[in-house]
Amino acid sequence: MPNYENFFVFEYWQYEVIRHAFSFTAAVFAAALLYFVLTASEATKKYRRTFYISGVVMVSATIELGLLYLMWNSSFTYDAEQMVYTRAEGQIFANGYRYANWLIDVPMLLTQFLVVLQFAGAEFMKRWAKLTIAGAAMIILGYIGQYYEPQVAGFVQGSGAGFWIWGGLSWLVFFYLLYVANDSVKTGLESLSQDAQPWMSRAWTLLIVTWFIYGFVYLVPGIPGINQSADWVVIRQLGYTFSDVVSKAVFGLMLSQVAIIQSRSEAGSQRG
Ligand code: RET
Repeated sequence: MPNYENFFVFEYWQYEVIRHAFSFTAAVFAAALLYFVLTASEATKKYRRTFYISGVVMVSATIELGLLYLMWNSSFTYDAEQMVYTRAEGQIFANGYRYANWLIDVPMLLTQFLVVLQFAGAEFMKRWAKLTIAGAAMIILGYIGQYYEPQVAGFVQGSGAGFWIWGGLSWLVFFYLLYVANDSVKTGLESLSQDAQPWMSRAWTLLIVTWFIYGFVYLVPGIPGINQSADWVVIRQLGYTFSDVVSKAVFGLMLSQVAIIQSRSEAGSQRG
């Protein structure tokens, strides 16, 4: 079933805010891509991979948000008489691109996380396998669950149980992922220099906050009382926007900061 966004009539401002959120996010990622490319040389070779991974994340996210922008534009038409946006006949807006993008970016971000935490060899592979498999499973389960949005929101007949079952499984896997990531932070943090540690801790806090937001915005169509309101579609899309910018670009900036500080302190200790 189509995402629940398709079942609303949007006031002019609601539609525009969402449209602008998409173009803003795509622009942020394109700009951040340039920044990561230009600043990669500030870190030593050992840490440069984090900039390259951020670059890959930025490219995939710029494409994703660009596609969402185009799809949002074509899925609704302006009714000048009523001054509202209604769905264009035969057109559908889908959040599916987000999930497809996460399937690339979540493993990338988790890899980046382990690289900066200085894991290598067998220890890296062990943690990487757990995090990547959990990350991919979390997204695929959520992807299946979101097809039940119209039922759970009460826009079409049928059981919305799938929304809760697949979404619930995804939440469980998410908690497992956080457990493994938390253990990796605890172990890896000690190997970083005193100056780099606070940046790593900030990156970890940002990850927790923004990843939880993704989980919460998934739930919006299932919450009675708010799930029939177009305002909540705006809030949901702004929630995605905030989490996208922070979890990809700002998170990447924090890790590049760790990489630069760490490069300098290692160069210093070699000299001394
Ligand atoms: C889903 C389904 C419902 C339960 C949970 C979810 C979590 C999604 C997350 C997505 C993170 C995406 C990132 C993208 C960056 O590019 C799948 C919505 C917990 C955590 C970090």
